[in-house]
Amino acid sequence: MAILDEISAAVQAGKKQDVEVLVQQAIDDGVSAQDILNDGLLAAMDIIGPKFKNNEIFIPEVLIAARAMNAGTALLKPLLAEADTKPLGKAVIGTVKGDMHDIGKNLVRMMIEGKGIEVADLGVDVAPEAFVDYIKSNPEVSLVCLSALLTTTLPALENTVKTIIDAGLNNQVKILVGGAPVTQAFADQIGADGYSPDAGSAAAMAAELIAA
Ligand code: B1M
Repeated sequence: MAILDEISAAVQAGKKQDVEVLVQQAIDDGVSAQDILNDGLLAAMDIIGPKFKNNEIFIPEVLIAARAMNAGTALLKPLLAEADTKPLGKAVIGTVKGDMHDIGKNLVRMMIEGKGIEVADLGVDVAPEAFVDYIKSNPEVSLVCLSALLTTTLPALENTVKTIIDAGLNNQVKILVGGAPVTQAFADQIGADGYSPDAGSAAAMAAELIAA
């Protein structure tokens, strides 16, 4: 669909305002939020990724594209949220220490919120102790969602899970992990309660873990 290609091109070019206009236009034209997300916004990231890897583009371009992508997903947020959901519980999310990637984490947060779960977002580069402090001071929180995008931050993911368990907080919270280098086997190995490969399944898993 032409408009989805235009959205992808605008994200790749980092044209935030164009992305907002085009996404709104696609919504108004009746294109589904899922198609706009998958075939417009995320399609752009599939092109950006290899270019970044091959040094055809550099961090500033990727950052500008990421900002444009986030502006587009923000417009989709209310549409991706499921109607008629009542609050299921409270969760906290963050990208682990040393890791600045937040596009996937933001999508996961949005999809979980769409399940009617309230999500506090601690942002990126979050130290294990910050998760522990947050959980301790918010006893109603029963799910922690951890995102890691770099193979080099997998140890930080493991350390965060360990720090939460060592603080005795695994009685209060379940731990859900994900991100491109994370696997089910790794999640099992580090003692996480759940793993999901993408935002949609993360939302379903979050609801399951909160209800358990
Ligand atoms: Co970075 N980066 N990056 N980067 N970057 C990757 C991840 C990389 C694969 C690129 C590459 O080389 N091909 C590579 C990692 C290689 C590896 O470790 N194996 C890489 C690298 C090396 C780096 C730097 C080290 C580069 C450098 O400085 N030399 C550096 C590290 C900085 C740091 O974090 N300390 C770096 C920096 C950056 C930018 C800052 C420029 C920018 C981030 C901007 C931002 O996020 N605001 C950036 C970006 C944008 C990327 C790529 C191009 C896109 C990532 C993305 O947003 N994907 C990426 C290449 C790629 O993935 N194609 C790359 C779209 C997003 C929707 O997918 O995040 O995978 P993703 O999230 C998915 C799932 O993983 C899952 O659901 C999401 C939606 O379906 N998921 C979860 C994520 N979290 C989850 C949590 C869950 C469950 C599921 O439960 C809680």
